[in-house]
Amino acid sequence: MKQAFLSLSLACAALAVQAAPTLPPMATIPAGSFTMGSLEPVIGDGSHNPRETPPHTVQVKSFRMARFETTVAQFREFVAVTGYRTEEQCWVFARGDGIKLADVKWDAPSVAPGDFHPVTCVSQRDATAYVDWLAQQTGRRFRLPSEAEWEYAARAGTSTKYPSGDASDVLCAYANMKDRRFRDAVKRDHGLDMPVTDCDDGAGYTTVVGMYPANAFGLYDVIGNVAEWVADCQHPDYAGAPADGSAWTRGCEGEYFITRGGAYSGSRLVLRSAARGHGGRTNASSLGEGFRLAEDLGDCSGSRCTEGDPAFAAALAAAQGSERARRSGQGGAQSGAK
Ligand SMILES: [Ca+2]
Repeated sequence: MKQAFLSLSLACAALAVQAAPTLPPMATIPAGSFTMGSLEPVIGDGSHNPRETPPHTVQVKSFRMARFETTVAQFREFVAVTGYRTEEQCWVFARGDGIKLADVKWDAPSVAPGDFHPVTCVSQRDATAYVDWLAQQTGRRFRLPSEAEWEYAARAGTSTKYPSGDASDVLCAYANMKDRRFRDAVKRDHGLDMPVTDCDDGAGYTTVVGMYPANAFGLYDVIGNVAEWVADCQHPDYAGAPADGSAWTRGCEGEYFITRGGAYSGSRLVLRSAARGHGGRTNASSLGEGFRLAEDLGDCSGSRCTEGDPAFAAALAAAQGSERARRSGQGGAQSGAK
């Protein structure tokens, strides 16, 4: 009897371990101030949006930001445990119309081709539900970043157009963007003919997170791959925006929320550090929006708060290795999300 009880206890302990949500590696972002918004002149080619003005100084407290965009596998843990119902439909590329709302969810193979691709086809509501669950499960203060925190962390001390500098002709070395791979993929799969930046980043749709160099704060894919939901809702411009790094959630324009960083389908213009995207609160899109965790420092300390689960790092390294091998073995041909 005692033996059976012990076995049951061990089994329950194992289940408890299995049920613990994955903790990803987090970068500690130092406190500081920066100029948020665009300093570029309006030159009429769409590279400067009035919504990115006026440039203003923001003081940001130290916080943590996930080094990687939230992955399909991380989001799957949440849905499996809670039974959470995500949006039932998602915007996808479509032959003829360009895009359409379809019965596609976040876990469809076409938009979730691998565990370590960023989750997409998730709305701001879905993203918020995930971070709230993770915070509740772990006792840590996980949340979505504010828009100011996002731009501060993405710039990582730079005031250039992109985190990598001002040059757009080298962006393919730093981001999964709307490049020749994307053009070929949407032509092949959807019959669409889209203008792209004439470079090759190795990926047609979303790709495994962390395939390109990190910015100076150790964050990967801050531009490209998927655009990232933040906590802020939409306003016409930055007039009246908080100057303390907090999220701006009052006086919203409708039910719209902000995305940042541009996606695999984003032109070089929307990959700029100042560029702002948006979507309805329940709008899910594979075109595509995902998200990245932020966290208040709180009383969490030690390497576990920054390094995350060793199993996550090991499995991600393996996925990245497979992706590198696939790219080199197939001349970089991409079989990612559609
Ligand atoms: Ca690409």
